[in-house]
Amino acid sequence: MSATTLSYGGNGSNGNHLDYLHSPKKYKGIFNWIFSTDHKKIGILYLISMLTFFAVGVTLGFLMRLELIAPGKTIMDPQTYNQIFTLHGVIMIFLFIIPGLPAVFGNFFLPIMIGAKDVAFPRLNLFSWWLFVTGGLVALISLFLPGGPADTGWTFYIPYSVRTSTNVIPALIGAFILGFSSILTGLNFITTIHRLRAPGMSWFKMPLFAWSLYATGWVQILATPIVGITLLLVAIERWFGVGIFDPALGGDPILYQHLFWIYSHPAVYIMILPAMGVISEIIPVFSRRTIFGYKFIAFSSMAIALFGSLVWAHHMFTVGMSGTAMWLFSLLTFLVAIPSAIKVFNWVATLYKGSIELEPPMLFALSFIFNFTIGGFTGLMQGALALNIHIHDTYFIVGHFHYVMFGGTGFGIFAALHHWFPKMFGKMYNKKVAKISWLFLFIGFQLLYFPMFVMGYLGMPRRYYDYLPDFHIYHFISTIGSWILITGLIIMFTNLILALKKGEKAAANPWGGVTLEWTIPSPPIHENFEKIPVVEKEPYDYSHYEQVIEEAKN
Ligand code: HEM
Ligand SMILES: [Cu+2]
Repeated sequence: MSATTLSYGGNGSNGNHLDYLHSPKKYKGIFNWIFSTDHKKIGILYLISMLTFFAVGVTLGFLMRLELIAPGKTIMDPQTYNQIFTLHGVIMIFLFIIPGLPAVFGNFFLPIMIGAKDVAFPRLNLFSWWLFVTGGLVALISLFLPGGPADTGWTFYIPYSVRTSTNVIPALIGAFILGFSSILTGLNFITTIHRLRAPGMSWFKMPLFAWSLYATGWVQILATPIVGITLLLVAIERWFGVGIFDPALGGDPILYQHLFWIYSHPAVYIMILPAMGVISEIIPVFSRRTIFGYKFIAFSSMAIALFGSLVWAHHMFTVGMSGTAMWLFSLLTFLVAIPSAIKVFNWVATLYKGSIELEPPMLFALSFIFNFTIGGFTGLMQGALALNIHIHDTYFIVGHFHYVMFGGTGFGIFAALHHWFPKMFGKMYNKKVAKISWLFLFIGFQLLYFPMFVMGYLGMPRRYYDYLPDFHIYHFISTIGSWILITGLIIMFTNLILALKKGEKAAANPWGGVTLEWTIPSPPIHENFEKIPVVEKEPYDYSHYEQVIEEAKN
């Protein structure tokens, strides 16, 4: 019995080692951070940079919503509007939602949760962060170049993206560099999981967050190179006019769409799988129950990664594919719903008869389930061929993907932030304020995005600057929703930032979790463990629940 290494109580430190924020440093000041190869510091570097990009993205979204509060011109001209929504999409997708969970929380917690000292390639890890920042800055440079940012939409569809005089190339190159960052992170995580699990940590003792990162890693490695090359080809097309995609030169624009979506559909699983992993961590902790159907949840991550890679052309039902191709892609799309539904069923079954505590992480996790269910069902609606023709390129689509990406992954990121904040920084935030911010976020979110399903169904096209008076009421509600949502964001981040300075000292195990990260001090020491733990228990074993809770209190 390795009871010595598996303690869940106190703040966990025996005082021999300094925590990672204070351990001896090679460099001083900011260099201590940007040259650090400690996975925890890199996770925090990602957190800071990702949230900075997120703030820019939110501001752009806020401006768009303001423009759309009434028909006709409100605050900007149509060209600016097109550029703003492109930049908004590029930032939110490539700089916030895709890297969000793996790069921030995966980096910080994957090694800890599997009982390792760091990731397999710490320097590559730091390099990935450098690529991330460089890619982001390259994409943002277009703001300051004559011609302004791209106005193509985040999908860069051909032929418009070779014709427009805006700065498409920086955005493409930025996305290309970001792709490398994503691939290297995936590679690092897969290797870490294969090679660095602590003794006793068999595959089926691995926490579900680790499983989700494993599945994500494979998608990152296999799908990302395709979009990298595709975007590079568009740049080459713009520079040299080779005629790969441009129909005027004998190229095939539909080929572009296939290549783009072969990555970008699986990319939605890069976004959602880690969030599902986070939810699988939080639900058992706040239900005080072992997770229902552990293996089903683990395998469904792999199944989603696999099937999810086969459904890309459901974004192209209206381009004129053969009937056979269409029904096949529709069928496959429906198949992905099965492993997704398995997860939702298992979470709900875990909640059932659990002793539920509505702490802030749990509130975010439950709203993830709510939003993701709506997002998933509307996805199925779009997967149905006949319905797709009606709602294609309308606000229905905008509603759908915001429900999954923001309502799902975004809330997953907020859930993770509240769940692991005390562990990462050793401070506790004000829980009451956190709950108030959650309420604003949840209500604001529904008001902002739900009307989009209705107006889309009624025929409001997406990516339009102006609209008929019939749609005014929906846009109006949506814009009000955006204000409530942003208020929630401001309260939430203010609360967390204040906690860094003024928060109470956090215990090692403030929530009563039973995975490995709760056995070490808050914040963790430099190499995570004084002695590499020997793992004997299942990751969500609450059979010794009384003991865990008792210890967590001390
Ligand atoms: C897992 C998280 C998901 C994310 C992040 C996501 C994201 C997106 C995004 C960004 C778009 C719009 C793409 C564009 O700009 O043109 C989209 C469209 C679509 N999604 Fe999802 N999605 C998810 C899940 C699903 C699911 C589970 C299904 C079906 C089972 C689905 C079916 C579709 C379809 C068919 C479209 C195309 C609609 C059209 O343009 O006609 N999605 N999704
Ligand atoms: Cu898709």
